[in-house]
Amino acid sequence: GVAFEHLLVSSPKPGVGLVQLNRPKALNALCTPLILELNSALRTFQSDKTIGAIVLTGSEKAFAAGADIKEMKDLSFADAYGNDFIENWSDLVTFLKKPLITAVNGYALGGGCELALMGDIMYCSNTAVFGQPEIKLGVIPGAGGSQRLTKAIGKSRAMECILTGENILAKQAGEWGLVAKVFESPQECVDGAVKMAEKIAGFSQIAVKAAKEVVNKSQDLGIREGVEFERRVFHGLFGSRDQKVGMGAFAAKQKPEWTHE
Ligand code: CO8
Repeated sequence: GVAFEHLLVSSPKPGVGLVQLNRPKALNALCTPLILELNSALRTFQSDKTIGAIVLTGSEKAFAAGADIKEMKDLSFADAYGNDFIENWSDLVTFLKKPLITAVNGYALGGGCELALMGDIMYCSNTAVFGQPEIKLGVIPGAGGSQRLTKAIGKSRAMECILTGENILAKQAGEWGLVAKVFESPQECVDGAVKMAEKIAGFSQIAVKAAKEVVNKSQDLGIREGVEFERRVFHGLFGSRDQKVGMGAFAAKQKPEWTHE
C-alpha cells in the first residue's frame, strides 16, 4: 500500500479498513498534511470493493489533541475565510458512503472531538477525554462540533462543554450516549471496533450503504420527510439482488451468499 507520514493504514480483518492517526510528537494534532493524507486513505478504502467498513483511531494517549494550533496561530481572516481553512475536513463525511467507526482513546479535543463525532458509530475506552477547548484559545469549534455535539448530547450539555471548555470523561460520554460503548482498555476499544466493522462488512454492501444513508438523513430532515425518505429507499432495495438472496436464504434455512448487487 501507500506509505503515509502521519497515518498507519491496514486491513486487520476481512472487509475492514483501519486507519490509525500516527503523529505522536504532537498528540495527533490535525495539521493540514495529516488531513490530506486522511482524506486520501479514506478515499482509497471507499473505492476498494473488498472493504465494507472502516475504523479510525489514534494512539493510546490521544485520538487527536485538536487542529494544529501552531499551524493556525498566525492565520489572518483572509487566510482562514479566503482560503476556506478546514473546508476540506468536511469532505470526510460527505464522500464516505461506507460506515466509519471512530475508536477514541485518550484525548479527543477540539478538532479531534469533531473528527470523532464524524464517525457513524463512536466507541471509546475508559481513558477517553472529550472536549471543545476552543473558547480557551479565543475561538469556537470550527469543524462541526457546535452542531454534531449538540445533536449527540443535547443543548444544555453541549453549551456547558463549549462555553466552559471543560472536558467530558469516558464514563459521562457513555452515560450521555455520546459513544455507543465504553471499553475497559484502549486495546479492547480498537479490537471491539474492528470486530463490529467486520460484522458490518459481512452484510450486503448495498443494504449497509442504504442503512447508513437513511439514518444520517434523520440528522437533517423532520420525522415525516425522514420516514418518507426511508420508505423510498426501502422499496428501492426490492430492486437489489441481495434482497432476493437474503430473504431467499432465510426461507430456505440457508446462509446468505451476498452478491453486493
Ligand atoms: N496543536 C499543536 N500541537 C499540539 C496540540 C495541538 N492541538 N496539542 C498538543 N500539541 C503538542 C504540544 O505542543 C507538545 O509539543 P512539544 O513537545 O513540541 O512542546 C506535544 O504535542 C505534547 O503535548 P503536551 O506536552 O502539551 O502534552 P500533555 O500531556 O502535557 O498535555 C494536552 C496534553 C492536555 C492534550 C495538551 O497538549 C493540550 O491542551 N493540547 C491542546 C488542546 C487544544 O486546545 N485543542 C484544540 C485546538 S483548536 C481546534 O481544534 C479547532 C478546531 C477545528 C477547526 C478550527 C477552525 C478555525
